[in-house]
Amino acid sequence: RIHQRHKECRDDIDTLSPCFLSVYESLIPVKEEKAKQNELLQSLQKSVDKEWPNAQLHLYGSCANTFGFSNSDIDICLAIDDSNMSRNEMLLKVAEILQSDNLQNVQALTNARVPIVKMMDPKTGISCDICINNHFAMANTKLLKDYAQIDDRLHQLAFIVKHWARSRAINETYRGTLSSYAYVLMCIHFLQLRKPAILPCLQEMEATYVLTVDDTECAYFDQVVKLKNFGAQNKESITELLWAFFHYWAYHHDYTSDVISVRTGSIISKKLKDWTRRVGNDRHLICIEDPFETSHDLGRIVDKHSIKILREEFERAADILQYDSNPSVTLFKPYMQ
Ligand code: 3AT
Ligand code: MG
Repeated sequence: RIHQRHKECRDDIDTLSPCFLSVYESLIPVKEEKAKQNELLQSLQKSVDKEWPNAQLHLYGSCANTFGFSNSDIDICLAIDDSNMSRNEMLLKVAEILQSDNLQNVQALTNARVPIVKMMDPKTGISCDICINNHFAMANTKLLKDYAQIDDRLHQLAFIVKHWARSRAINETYRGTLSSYAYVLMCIHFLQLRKPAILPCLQEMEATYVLTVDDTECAYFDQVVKLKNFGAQNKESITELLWAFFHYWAYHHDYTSDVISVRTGSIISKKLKDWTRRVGNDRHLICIEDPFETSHDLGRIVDKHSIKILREEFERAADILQYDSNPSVTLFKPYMQ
């Protein structure tokens, strides 16, 4: 394969947009699915009410941030204030309650980085993970959802990127590649940096939403209906953006010194974050700052081996968008292991 930096994309790039948009549309969940999820949420809420009448269940992650595909698992957070019990005791209690209410494959994973109870609802067939008091996740779910309402091109780009990452088996954090959440942040950041910008930087604007988690303030401008026309000056099509996104990660991103930061809407330096060397298992080979937990690098799980795979996939994708005669098919060709 020829690896080249291209300044300009192919002439026929815009003729490819209808194909990519139909891929995008095929990934959007149908309305009935949302209804099924809410039905399940309500029935779980009833189960939990018996033990904790003041506890609230909330959807978070892709089923709540609008970046979810159809048939994806759902993520639920139990918000609870019970000082008599440790988190693990609560998780075990949740597992016990759900088991007695006939949910299937109930499993408490108390040793995971984010401890959860996993289970499957036999009525709807939906699998779900329940965590406890994960307030940062609630805040970042809302942030992503709010960004999605500003310009449709974010939703389109992120769905296509997530679908590509899944097809190519590089959306697997347990194997050192990136989470869906990280890919969506990469898309938001990329659109913040287009000229003219397609997305604003909500955290640099007047804060109309504030949630304090531990000692950290999660604050940003959330009146996004007022920003509906923000990106209108920029006329780039979805395929031009896709082309530029992959070119950026294949050929232009400076992996040795740059951190992408949705919080600031700019590139910041690894030196500034002290992310220049390996500390424990965190290697910082690709750096994506979490918008609220700013000491978190979402790329910290990427290792020497998986960074190579990721960069080869970015190059493959960039080359397909540049040369392939049928890119909306070739891009998503499953990776054979
Ligand atoms: P899928 O459609 O399920 O792939 P998702 O957005 O639901 O995408 P996950 O299930 O991996 O992604 O994660 C669920 C949510 O948890 C998404 C985000 O709000 C939060 N989250 C995930 N990873 C992190 C992280 N490293 N730091 C902080 N929050 C995270
Ligand atoms: Mg999820």
